[in-house]
Order: sequence, then C-alpha cells, then structure tokens
Amino acid sequence: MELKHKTVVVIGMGLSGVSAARLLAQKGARVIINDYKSREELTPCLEALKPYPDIKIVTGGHPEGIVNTGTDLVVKNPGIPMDIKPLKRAGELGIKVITEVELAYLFTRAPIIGITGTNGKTTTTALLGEIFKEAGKKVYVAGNIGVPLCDIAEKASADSWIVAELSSFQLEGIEKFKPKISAILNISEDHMDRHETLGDYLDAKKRIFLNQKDNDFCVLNQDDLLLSEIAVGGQVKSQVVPFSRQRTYKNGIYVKDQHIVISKEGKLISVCPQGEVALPGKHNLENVLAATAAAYAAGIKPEIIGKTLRTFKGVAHRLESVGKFKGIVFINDSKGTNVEATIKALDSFSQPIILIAGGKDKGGEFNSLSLHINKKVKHLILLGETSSKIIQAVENEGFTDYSRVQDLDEAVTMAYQLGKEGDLVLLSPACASWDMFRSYEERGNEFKRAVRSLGRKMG
Ligand code: UMA
Repeated sequence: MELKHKTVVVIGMGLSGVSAARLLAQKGARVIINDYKSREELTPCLEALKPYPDIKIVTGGHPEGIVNTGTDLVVKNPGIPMDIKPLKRAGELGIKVITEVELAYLFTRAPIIGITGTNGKTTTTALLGEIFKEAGKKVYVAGNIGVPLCDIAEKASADSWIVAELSSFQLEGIEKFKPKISAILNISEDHMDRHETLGDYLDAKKRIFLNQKDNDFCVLNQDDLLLSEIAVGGQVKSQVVPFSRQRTYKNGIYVKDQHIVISKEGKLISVCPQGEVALPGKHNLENVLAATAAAYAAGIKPEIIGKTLRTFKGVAHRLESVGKFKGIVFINDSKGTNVEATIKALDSFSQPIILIAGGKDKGGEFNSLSLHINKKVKHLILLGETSSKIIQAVENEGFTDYSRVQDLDEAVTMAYQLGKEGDLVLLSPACASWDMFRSYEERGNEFKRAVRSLGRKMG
C-alpha cells in the first residue's frame, strides 16, 4: 500500500492507535491521531508519540470534520466501536476504514498464525510462541496479548513467524489479512455490548479464515457445536485441522488412551501423555490440542511440541496461583472477563470456593454462571458495575451467600476472614475490568498486591 503523502486519520490512541500512527508516519503518510480522552489522560500515548512531531494530535472528543473529503484512509483502534460518528462519516464519504491489524498485515513478510476464540486465546498464543522458541525458530508473539502487530510488522523477516492473538474487535476491520494458519478455539457469549447477536460475534471471528487459500490451514475445535458446523459447512477454503477431547479423526489432533496424539492418515504419533502436560484444567487441554495442531501444521516436530507441553505452566492472570495463607489458596484469574471463562475456572477446582466477581457490564446475562455458583461457591463477593445484575441472577437460583464490596482490598480481606483451611479464593470476575481499572492486567496486579499485603500482615 502506497502511503507517502496520503492523509490518514487514526481514531483512538492506546497501544494500537499509537503503534499504527508510528508505522504510518514512517511510511511518509500525513497522520492525524484523534482520541476522545483529554491530554492529561493520554500522557503515556503522547510520550510515545514525541519522536514523531509531524503527527497531528487531536484530543478531547471526535470533532465534526475530523474525517473529511481530504482523508485518504482511516485506521481505527480495536477498542473503537464501528458506529461512532467519524467512522460513519468515513462510510458516507466512501473512505476505507481498517483496523491496526490490517495495516500491520500490509507491511509484513512473515507468515502469521492467528488465534481467536472466546477463551484460551492468550494461553494458546503464548504456548505456541514457546513451542516455536523451543524449535529454534524466530518468532514474534503479538496482537491482543498486549503487543500491537504494527510494532513488529516490519521487524519480522520472511523466515520468522508471527503468532498473533486476535480479538473479534481486531478481526471486524480486516480486509486482506490472511494468516497462514488460523485457529478458532471456542465460541460463547462475549462483548454483547459491541456485537448485536451471538451470530454477529461469530461472523467477526470467522473473518480469520476469510482470505485463506487451499494451501493454508484452519484449526477448529470439534467439541464446540458452532465450530464443528463450520468445519463441515464448506465455508472454510483452507485445510481444516480438527481437534477434539472426545472424538477421533483420520487426520487431526485428539486424546487417545490418555495421550495427546496426532493422527496422519490414521497413523498415530504420540505427542505427550496427558498426565505430563504442565497446564492444569480441562479447558487448558483444549488449548494444548489447538497449539499442537497449529505447531504441527507449521512443520514443528511432535517431540519439540511434547517437550514444551511438559514445561509451559501458563501466563499471568489466568488461574495464576498467588499465595497460600492459613491454608487458604489465592488464585488470580483476572482474565476471566466473560461468563464462560469464569465457569471454566470454577470447574477447574474441587475445593470450596470463595469467588470474587463483577466488573464492567458488557450486556450479557449471568444465568448460566449462577447455576455453577450455586453448585460450587461457598461465598460470593461482588464489586463493580454488574454487582446488582449478578445478585439478581444468583437470587433467582436461591443463592444468598453473597456480599458487596467497594474495592479489591476489601474483597481480599473479607475472603480471608470467611475462609477456612482448604478453601480457595478465586478472583474470576466474569466481566471486563474497565469500570474500575485500565485493564484486566491492572485488576490482576491489584489483586496480587492486596493478597501479598494481607500475607505480610499475617506474618
Ligand atoms: N476511544 C476513543 N473513542 C471511543 C472509544 C475509545 O477515542 O469511542 C479511545 C480511548 O480513549 C483509548 C483508545 O480509544 O485511548 C482505546 O484504547 P484501549 O486501551 O482500549 O486499547 P489499546 O491500548 O490500543 O489496546 C488494544 C486492545 N484493547 C482492546 O481491544 C479493547 C488490547 O487488548 C491489546 O492488547 C492491544 O490493543 C495491543 O494489540 C486488550 C483487551 O482487553 C487485552 N482486549 C479485549 C479482550 O481481550 O476482551 C478485546
């Protein structure tokens, strides 16, 4: 794409917007970056843009005319909904709107493995990155995991790989983006404040294989009803690589006699005994199968995959063990940002659980979570915007052992006071963090700080 002297408006700063603006400026574009927050709130972004004095910065709103007849292209931060005024205006004027991920794709030579799905994306992406490292490959791990793709697009040479975690927000604005290997892990309700229906959300996820050709691969979870329908529906033009915890395939990845196996034309290759996989939990087994499928499709030897599966213990904020005081275990699952993720977290433990939940309202419902809370939770501690909605849902199930708190310090202290030896305190909010924190990482770090400070007080 020729960008020299083109006028490009970037909507939304954040990590992604800033990264896109930098790449555009390096390519000689006239860049205008616009965010509705004030300059004070955007200090880290403004610092990061200091080496690019030619980038015009507009803050404190999206002014009328920011996108106009002189605009050649609009690049949006994934956090920006498609229906805000400047993007609608771009549509009226026939100006192309792409996401930061699409822009990155246009400037990279490295093959991409794109991982999407509702849950498990970050763990699978990080695990794949480790498998590639173990295989001695040059690899860049990026995307929704926290490193914008525009940061690494040009650094990644043709002989390296990019392993990219991709959200529905990132995928809804792609046009040509084509991963060599795509993977969809699972689909359940999430981000219903942005996508009108589950069908719209699934459509955004399905864009991951939109541009793939028959020499590309698409890894699909066959234990997920919606994804197994896609696999047989003729929608995927690339080679489908199925994986399953329950079923077997002539060509695919599955569990046989408690071993993770690759079946190639019915010939079985053992990757690793299931019992030796370092990641705990049933849902992590699916992530392990997906990573195995993608790595094998990329030509990585099964023994290298197996070696990494035995050592990779997971990433921060996903069922992360924080400490044990008075025999009570504290687990940080701040990345449990939707109902399904929290249900999976609850299902991963057999001890009595004190659950800390609640956060930003994404427009979903909590009925299915309430059933699990009723079965598995000893006491529920709620904070944030969704507290009342969750209370309503658990009360409908006849569950009344709940309390409301103002912040995580209060939640951790209360959990400790209510807990007994052998109990488990789990932060798995089932909601996004943005009502009280900048990110789920900040929420998780705040929880860890509160637990450690309690630990110090307890000696
Ligand atoms: N903004 C506007 N107008 C609007 C709405 C927002 O100007 O109408 C501005 C905000 O003021 C803000 C910016 O747009 O300055 C959005 O920033 P952000 O902090 O939401 O985004 P980034 O820092 O660029 O982070 C994004 C991803 N965030 C989202 O998609 C919401 C990060 O995923 C990702 O790691 C990062 O790019 C690098 O690729 C985080 C996330 O929460 C982890 N993702 C969601 C999820 O996993 O559920 C999708």
